[in-house]
Amino acid sequence: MLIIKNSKVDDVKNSEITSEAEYLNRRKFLGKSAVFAASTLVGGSLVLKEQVLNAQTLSTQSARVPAWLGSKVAGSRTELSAGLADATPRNDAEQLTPEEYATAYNNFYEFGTDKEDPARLAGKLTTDPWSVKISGEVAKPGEYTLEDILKPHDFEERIYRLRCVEAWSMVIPWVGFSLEKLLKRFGPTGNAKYVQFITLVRPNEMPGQNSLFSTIKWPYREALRLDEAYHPLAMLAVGMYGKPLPGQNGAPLRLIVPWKYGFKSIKSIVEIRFTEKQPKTSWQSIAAGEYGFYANVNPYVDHPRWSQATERRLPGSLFSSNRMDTRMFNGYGEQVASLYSGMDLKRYY
Ligand SMILES: Nc1nc2c(c(=O)[nH]1)N[C@H]1C(S)=C(S)[C@@H](COP(=O)(O)O)O[C@H]1N2
Ligand SMILES: [Mo]
Repeated sequence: MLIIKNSKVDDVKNSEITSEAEYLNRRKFLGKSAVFAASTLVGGSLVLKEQVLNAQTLSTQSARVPAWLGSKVAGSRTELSAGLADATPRNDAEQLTPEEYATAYNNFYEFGTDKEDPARLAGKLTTDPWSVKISGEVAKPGEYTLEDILKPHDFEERIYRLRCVEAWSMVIPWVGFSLEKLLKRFGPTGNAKYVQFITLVRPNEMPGQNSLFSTIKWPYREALRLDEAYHPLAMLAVGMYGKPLPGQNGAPLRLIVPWKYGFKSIKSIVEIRFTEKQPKTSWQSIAAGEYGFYANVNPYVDHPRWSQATERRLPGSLFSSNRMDTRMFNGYGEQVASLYSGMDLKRYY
């Protein structure tokens, strides 16, 4: 059950109304003048819908993944790969986000623009059978079954912060494996400089893709520079909290890039394409001035419409919004800063 609390926005920084979903709903706003008018009264009478989830009454729907995958996820090593231990949040302020929250408060616009839409609707998603097309600048292109993709890899649990560009964050124990190891299996050619990821299009199971109001051009697309993709922190996740990923979190296979804003961590991947030129991402197509290709978490470069200096670590309570300072590269600077040396991160946001 969701308890919806409506509170007045007293502070633009505190607002999730200036969010990614606003773009997807823009035509809806324009069509409903009352809502549109309200959304422009920043700092005044704007109403922020905040969800307080009741952990006891929520149930997690695991996606219907094959049994072999379920047991492989359950048997994953909890030990971290060498060099990853420092990336794990271990202090008291950084406890794991309760599973019931991380699986109920989601951005997955294929299922709708409200935070609770994915958990409500993603149970419909058929994830078995599943296949992933490998294409572009690569020696071994082809259509691979999920089993082909996953079989050679040992799974491990990695606890990462997830920082959404909307200025909320969580701490989630993912189960998965190194992205680099997967990509190298297919033999990227010397021309491959970028890797693009593409989400499933299946409007009969993903109602958000049917929405007349949607401004997103499906499929959802993301991409990384190949050296970013080869960084040991970048992973493909197949599970969380020791179980297969629920549909709302991107079953059966998603990307996790913990030093970048959450929108880079694309869900339910059906194609991985190696390219010479930098691919355009979905969010660049929607608003290039607000969402860049790099999207590294950066408290010193504000979003044009709100500050990125702080974040709300979810779940907050009725007594505290749990606001904390945002860290450069989401706290993973020691590991990843060298990828960007010499780059002007204000320009390459
Ligand atoms: N295909 C797809 N992937 C997506 C999204 C989406 O709408 N569609 N939303 C992104 C955004 S904005 C965030 S913050 C994270 C949220 O991941 P979570 O729901 O597992 O916390 O997923 C990202 N991956
Ligand atoms: Mo996000």
